[in-house]
Amino acid sequence: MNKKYYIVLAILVAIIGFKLFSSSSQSTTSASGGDYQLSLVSDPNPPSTGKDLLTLSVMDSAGKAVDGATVVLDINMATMNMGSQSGTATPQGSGAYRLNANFSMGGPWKISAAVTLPDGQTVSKDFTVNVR
Ligand SMILES: [Cu+2]
Repeated sequence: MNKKYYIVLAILVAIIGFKLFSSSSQSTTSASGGDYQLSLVSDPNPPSTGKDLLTLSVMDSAGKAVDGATVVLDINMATMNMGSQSGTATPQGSGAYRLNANFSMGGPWKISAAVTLPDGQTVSKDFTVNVR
């Protein structure tokens, strides 16, 4: 084996290592959309292939639950178009909104949340979950 082969191999290992590292995202994601906090939890947690229940929580900057919002989730695979699943999450009280998702295969899925707050303001955030 020559030197060139080892260099190519080292680069490949580095790329694979980086991809593995970068895809290990947490299943519970928090993000701030302006003054509001949107967080997403799946049941089961971590999410698994098949039917999962997604709960999006909406809180204001003071950490107070926001009820009366309209939460639309758009779900698709992050790495390929599997057809997007879109629906309005059902309010549960305490700032929680629920929607069923069907993760038809394992891998990274993108969940885009579009929230219309009671005052008409909109907040949106994309989450990536790693389905097993
Ligand atoms: Cu797929």
